Amino acid sequence: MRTAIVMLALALAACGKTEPAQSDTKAPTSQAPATVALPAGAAVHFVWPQDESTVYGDFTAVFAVNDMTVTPAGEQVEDKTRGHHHIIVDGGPIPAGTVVPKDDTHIHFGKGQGQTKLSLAPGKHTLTLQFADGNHISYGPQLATTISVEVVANPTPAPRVFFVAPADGAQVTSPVKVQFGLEGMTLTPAGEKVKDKTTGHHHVIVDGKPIEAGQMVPKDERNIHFGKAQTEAEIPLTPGKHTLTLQLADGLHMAYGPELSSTITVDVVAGDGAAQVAPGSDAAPGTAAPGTVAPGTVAPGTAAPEAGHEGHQH
Ligand SMILES: [Cu+2]
Repeated sequence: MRTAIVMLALALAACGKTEPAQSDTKAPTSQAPATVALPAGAAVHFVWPQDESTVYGDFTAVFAVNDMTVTPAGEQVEDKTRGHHHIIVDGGPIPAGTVVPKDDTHIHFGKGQGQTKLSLAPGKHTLTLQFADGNHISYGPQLATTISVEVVANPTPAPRVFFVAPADGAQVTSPVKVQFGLEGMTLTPAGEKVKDKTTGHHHVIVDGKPIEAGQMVPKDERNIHFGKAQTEAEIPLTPGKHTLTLQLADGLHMAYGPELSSTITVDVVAGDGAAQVAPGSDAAPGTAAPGTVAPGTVAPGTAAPEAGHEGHQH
């Protein structure tokens, strides 16, 4: 029995060796349909990572097309201004008019996706983005692009970002002292090692959401960059509940997505130093923050429902 299996394997291996020559001779180049006229600006590109980036084995690739419409496979197949993306790992573009194969190294995004998670073995790899129509027929090299990436082994445990302080749900005073934690990635100032996707810097998003992978982190009073690779900061916040989202982004400020973010809620109370002041006592000079309401009106931990009129809740 075992011998039979070995013989079969050998026979298959022998077949496999002769196959490329055969398939070359019967390649359907002669019956390729007339070349589709594509819009002049039609092009595909990887948004993230960029050519010659370094990435961990598990990474997210983000891609896009210009002057064509992304449509799920099987829909509007005759419309040659539409199609969907494919990624070919360690292979080149698919000739125009040829169906894109479907296997481990030819990945179809037939739902119209613009990003994917990839898992690659360490070493150098190429990624070719290939656009094809609703029947998976390639638009050829004009709608393809190839980048190379250097894949390094995944760290253990997996990368993560987190707030060292404050704790989720903490009652805090403004300016809120925050400390950032990072594991499995290297903290690097913005603008440095921009193609090394194992590095990055922190951002805090106030009352917002994590930023999708490959998107630029906005820069304004609610999207604070720590481009000097800071690990802590003081953030002024108005009284009430706020969310703080810590978001890691690469040296180009392009986010690593929700997976490398962490969100906490803090409850900002007025009256710095109130903890040191007995409720009802006079304000101790120097302990109260300038301009705040008299300490003692909202003792820590005893916030009465009526405190809502100060804007705590709604
Ligand atoms: Cu940034």
